[in-house]
Amino acid sequence: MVGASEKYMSRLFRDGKAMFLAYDQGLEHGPKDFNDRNYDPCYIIDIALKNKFTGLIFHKGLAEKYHEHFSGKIPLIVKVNGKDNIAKTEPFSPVVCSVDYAVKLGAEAVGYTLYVGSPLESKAMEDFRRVHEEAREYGLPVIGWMYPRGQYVPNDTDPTIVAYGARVGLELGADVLKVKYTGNKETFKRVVQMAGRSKVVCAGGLKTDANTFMQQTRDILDAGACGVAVGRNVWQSDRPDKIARALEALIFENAPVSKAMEV
Ligand code: FBP
Repeated sequence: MVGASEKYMSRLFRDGKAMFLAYDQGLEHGPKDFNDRNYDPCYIIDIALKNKFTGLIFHKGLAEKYHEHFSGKIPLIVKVNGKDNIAKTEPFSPVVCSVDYAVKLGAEAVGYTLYVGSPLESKAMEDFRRVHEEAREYGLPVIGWMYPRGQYVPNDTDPTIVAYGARVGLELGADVLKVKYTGNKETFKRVVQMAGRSKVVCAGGLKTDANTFMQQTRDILDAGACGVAVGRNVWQSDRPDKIARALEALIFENAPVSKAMEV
């Protein structure tokens, strides 16, 4: 099959917009991200189900052990590569789940982090090629975490480098590109432009105050992104449902920030 199937794409996007809840941080960052509530995947699943998220991002271990709690209710996105944050080596994220196994787990899309510009990039590109072509056998959408990183990338949110990362994702066949925020709407427009027909979603980043996060989201949407793939700014909040409802208003109702914060 050439390209992702419409069946899966239409599950991941509502009216062409996406609101993904990312919960791969347990592997990527470790316990430092968690408090007494959000360490529990069931807490995250509950947030996803109560609100209008269009996909839930898990590594395979959580997918295996918790999928029964949301199966059929919200699309599962399996992150097929990952690494912990302990060894400070050159950026490279090995494949930890095959596409075949992700499909067995019920994945409706797969995610892969590509550290663009890393000295180990050629190895990653080969892994990405395999993941991409295996996903195509099932028509599964491929979401690329396009994260420039490593000794040749002094600033991973520099607009030029984020735009380059997005272009790499388009060139390599990712259907959706998850990128970091460049700091303003104007530079983010260039990122969306470089993404061509790949769709752009923005990561949330470190938890910040709700207004700042909503303004960031308004900006990326106005710049042409189709939504967010957010983690900490939702589930580290004391009021995750309020944050989720505000995101829904911005993403699906095109609300201004002031209105979104009232809902
Ligand atoms: P956040 O919204 O919490 O930033 O999550 C987005 C994300 O891409 C996660 O999917 C991933 O675990 C994490 O950020 C990776 O962050 P980094 O590699 O920049 O520390």
